[in-house]
Amino acid sequence: MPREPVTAFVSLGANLGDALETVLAAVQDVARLPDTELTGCSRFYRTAPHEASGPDFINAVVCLATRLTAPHLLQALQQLELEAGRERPYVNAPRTLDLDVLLYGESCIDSPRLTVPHPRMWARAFVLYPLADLAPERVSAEILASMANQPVQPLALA
Ligand code: PH2
Ligand code: MG
Ligand code: MG
Repeated sequence: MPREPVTAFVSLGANLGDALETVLAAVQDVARLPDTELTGCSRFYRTAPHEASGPDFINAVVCLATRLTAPHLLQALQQLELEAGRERPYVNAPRTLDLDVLLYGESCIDSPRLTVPHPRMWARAFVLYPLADLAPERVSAEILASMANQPVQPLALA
């Protein structure tokens, strides 16, 4: 277990069932993970499926201070996906809940189960817009502008 908490960013996405309800509940569930504190949550976005099929997604990003190792964080997130009814019939299939580790401190991880930074995050508006809400210094205005062809719409939640 890391001695000091590590700052990790995790993306949340859903496009099956009541996606908004699922993502809202998932934020609470992630906040309750052991040895982990939720330190930030982005706006929620309605986003068109990107290289995927099915209904629009709800997407968000959370920031954590966690003492879980990266593999343990991944395992805990995958357990929450399972509890939300996640099935994996094919790549990028519609899903009740997807929780991805985007960044884990400054770590670069390339293992069979986990690649960090997330290998496709810099090409995905549905990740970068919410990440920019939390950590604008990590996402340049230029890269956001280059994603104008990927529609994302922030939700006004009461
Ligand atoms: N996730 C994917 C593939 N495509 N598109 C949107 N809009 N949102 C997602 O969360 C998403 C996607 C693979 O994880
Ligand atoms: Mg994903
Ligand atoms: Mg995933």
